Amino acid sequence: MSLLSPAEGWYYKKVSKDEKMWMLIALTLCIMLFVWMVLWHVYGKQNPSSITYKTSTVEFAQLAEAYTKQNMIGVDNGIPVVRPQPNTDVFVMAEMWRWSPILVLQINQSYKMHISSKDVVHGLSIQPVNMNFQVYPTYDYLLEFKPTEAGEYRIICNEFCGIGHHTMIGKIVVIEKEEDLKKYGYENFKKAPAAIKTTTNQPVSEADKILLGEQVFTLKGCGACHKTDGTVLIGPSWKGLYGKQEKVKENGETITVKVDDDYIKESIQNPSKKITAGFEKTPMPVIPMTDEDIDNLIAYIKSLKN
Ligand code: HEC
Ligand SMILES: [Cu+2]
Repeated sequence: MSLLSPAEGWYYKKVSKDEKMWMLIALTLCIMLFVWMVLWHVYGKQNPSSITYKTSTVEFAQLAEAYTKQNMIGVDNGIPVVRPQPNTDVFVMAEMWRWSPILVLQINQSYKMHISSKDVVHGLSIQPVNMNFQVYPTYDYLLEFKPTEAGEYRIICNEFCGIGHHTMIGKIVVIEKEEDLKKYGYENFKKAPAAIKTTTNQPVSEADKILLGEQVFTLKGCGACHKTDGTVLIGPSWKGLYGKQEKVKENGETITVKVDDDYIKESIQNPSKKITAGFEKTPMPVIPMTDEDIDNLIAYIKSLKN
């Protein structure tokens, strides 16, 4: 009846009792939730701290690496293992494609975990408790928490970050007593190879160089792409690499080179110059390293004979 105007005040009708009741219920719920939200912030036991610090990818990587080097007690599957003191700052770095280090924590103790990314955005998802945080490069996110249940927790990356994304699985181990370390094969973990030197100016023995080289491998995350047991991951395996005739592509041409100190050095400092045949798809990233690191790495690679 659009031609006729509706009667004046047609819309005005007393609200029925039922309707009033529903509105009241809804309003009460809204207010309750709102109050709850505020109270939860105060009384919730493990709220995210929402504290962030500005950092840079390089700065955080250096910080995390130095922290890991100083505190590591061993290596699990190529990833350093750290057992932090309660109430101290702990640094965990996400990078393509690993979480480093693995943490061994004591139940019912508090920790201050700093997390950041060395490269792209990753997602820190702690399973099976289902805590999720985004990990941004250049942001140092502080997560203060107290594990209340012993066991093994996995850190899964829940932000697609490239070809190795699915292999990006980290670990947090929460123990109640020393014996629990056995479950994870960590019972003999104590001293870091960092303790070997480097306080004196004495020349480092070849054996120590190998250990230090292995440490560089672990700390710099080469293991995310290179295995040392012959398996091919994203990059070639290092087993029997030294002295091998390697087919590489240089300027589009395939040539054969002998793997020696110079080739390894170049592969690290300028990875895109000679690309190992069969590995053209994923470029190797440039990872800043000192000459000493490279030296030790070469000793380590040399030790990985067939
Ligand atoms: C993101 C994956 C990735 C990481 C991390 C990585 N590499 Fe690589 N690496 C590759 C790929 C892919 C190749 C083969 C393509 C090429 O030569 O650039 C390669 C090749 C190499 C080679 C030449 C091997 C050969 O058989 O010719 C050396 C040496 C090497 N990497 C050293 C290192 C060192 C040392 C580190 C750690 C500081 C490291 N890589 C970290 C992916 C990676
Ligand atoms: Cu990812």
